[in-house]
Amino acid sequence: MGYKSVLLEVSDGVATVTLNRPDKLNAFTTPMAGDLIAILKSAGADPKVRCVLLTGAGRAFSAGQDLSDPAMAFGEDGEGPDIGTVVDGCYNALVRTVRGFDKPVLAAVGGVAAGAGANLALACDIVVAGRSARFIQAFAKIGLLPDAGGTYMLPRLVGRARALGMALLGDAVNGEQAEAWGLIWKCVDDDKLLDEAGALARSLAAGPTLAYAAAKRALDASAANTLDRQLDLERGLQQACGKTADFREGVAAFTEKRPPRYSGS
Ligand code: T3D
Repeated sequence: MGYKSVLLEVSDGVATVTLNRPDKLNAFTTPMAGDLIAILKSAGADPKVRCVLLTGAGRAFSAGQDLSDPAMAFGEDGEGPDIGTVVDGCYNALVRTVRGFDKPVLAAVGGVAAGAGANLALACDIVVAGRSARFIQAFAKIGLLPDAGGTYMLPRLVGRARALGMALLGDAVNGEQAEAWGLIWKCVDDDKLLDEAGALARSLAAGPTLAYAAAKRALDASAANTLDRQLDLERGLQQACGKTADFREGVAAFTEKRPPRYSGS
């Protein structure tokens, strides 16, 4: 199936997914969000894909919800749109897809990541940003609160003080500041962004995929778990990892002093 507003290219085990409405800073319409969800689901089910790299075409990652989308229109009687339906169908579905993804998901953020665009990036497992990146919780500027998981992710990433500063003021946080705050993994020169993110993605695509899935699951569960429950969860997941071909290969490669060749099984 062909998609216009989201591009997909698969090579070396990496599905590169590019938000592609550069003239609108890759702002999301409802069909575009649907396309992205469909592409992510098919990448999730494709055994050739072992890592997803999400990025944006042009000078932005994404400016969030397209404010001119018909779904955002006020009725003739002046009644506001049913934003809950858009949030549910687009952003909640997207964030659930990304956070429930078994394979690593990287975001390469060049330029603006605003509103739901910022929070979609921050939902990814590893975020690499160019120096010109700007993470903007634009919601307050239009009378909304952060959605797309922002109120969940932000305090966990940067603490309440910075989360609230970002949410209430809507100021841009640039790539270097984002790295210094722990909002993202790494800030790199703009002209190296895709090379560096691509190299990371290829390395993850050649890694022990099932162990990555287990690590993601355990880390995501930790916020709601007691230490005891977390230790039990780790034991169960580690027990399963111990039975994988990749564990066997990892130990064999270590013993034979050679690089491992993980199959992702
Ligand atoms: O359903 C729901 O709505 C609830 C869910 C909400 C989730 C959200 O994401 S709410 C937040 C929505 N996003 C915003 O409020 C950001 C709006 N955009 C901006 O504030 C600015 O565009 C930026 C700070 C992101 C970038 O500024 P700048 O000066 O670099 O670029 P620009 O000139 O403003 O934008 C370039 C073009 O993109 C321009 O189009 P034009 O005039 O050249 O035809 C602009 O209108 C368009 N654009 C940018 N953001 C959006 C957009 N068009 C539609 N929707 C946008 N969000």
